[in-house]
Amino acid sequence: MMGLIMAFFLSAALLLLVPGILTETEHGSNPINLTIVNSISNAPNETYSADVVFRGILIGAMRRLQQTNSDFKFTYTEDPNYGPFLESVNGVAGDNAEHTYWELLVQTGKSGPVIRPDVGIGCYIPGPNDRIILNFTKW
Ligand code: B12
Repeated sequence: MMGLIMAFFLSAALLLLVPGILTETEHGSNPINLTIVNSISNAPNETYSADVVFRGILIGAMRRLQQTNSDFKFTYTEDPNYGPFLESVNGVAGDNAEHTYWELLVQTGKSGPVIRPDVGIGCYIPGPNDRIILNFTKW
C-alpha cells in the first residue's frame, strides 16, 4: 500500500516536471551580445551581454540591459509607421543635419555573416548567440 502511494506521488511529481524540462527553451532566455561601434569618431568598441526572452524583440533586451547596467543608455523616438527609431546610445545621438544615425547590424550566430536587418529595434527578433552591432555612421 505504502509503495503504491509512493509510486503515485513520484509519477505526479514527474508529470509536473517533464513539461517544464521540455519547454525550457521556449520559456528561457537567449544570451546575446551587444556591441557599440562608433564608425565616425572611432571611439573604442564597447560590448555588453544581454538576454532576450524566447522570440522576444531586441528593444526588450536593450531595456532590460539599461535597467541593470548603468553604463548602457539609449533613447528612441516613436515613428508612427515603423515604431521605435534608435536615436542615441550612451549619449551619442544621430543628427539629421549631419546625416548621422545609429545603424542596426547583426552578426548572426557564433561566427556567421553580418547582416543589416530590414526592420528596426522594435521588430527585430534576435536569434541565440546573435551579436547585435549598433553602428554610429553616416547616410
Ligand atoms: C531614408 C531612409 C532612412 C534614413 C532616414 C534619414 C532621414 N532623416 O531621412 C536612415 C538612413 C536614417 C534610415 C535608417 C534605418 N532604416 Co530606413 N528608410 C529610409 C527610406 C529609404 C525612406 C524614408 C523616407 O524618407 N520616407 C519619406 C518621408 C517623407 O516620410 P517619413 O515618415 O518622414 O520618413 C521617416 C521614417 O521613414 C524614418 N525612418 C527611416 N527608416 C526607419 C526605420 C525605422 C525602424 C523607423 C522606426 C523609422 C525610420 O526616417 C524618415 C525621415 O525622418 C525607407 C524606405 C522607403 N522607401 O520608404 C527606409 C525604411 C523606412 N527603413 C528601414 C529600416 C529597416 C531602417 C534601419 C533599421 C536599417 C538598419 N538596419 O539600420 C535604420 C534605422 C535604425 C534606427 N536608428 O532605428 C525600413 C523599415 C521597415 C520596418 N518595418 O522596420 C524601410 C521601410 C526600408 C526597408 N528595409 O524596407 N532609413
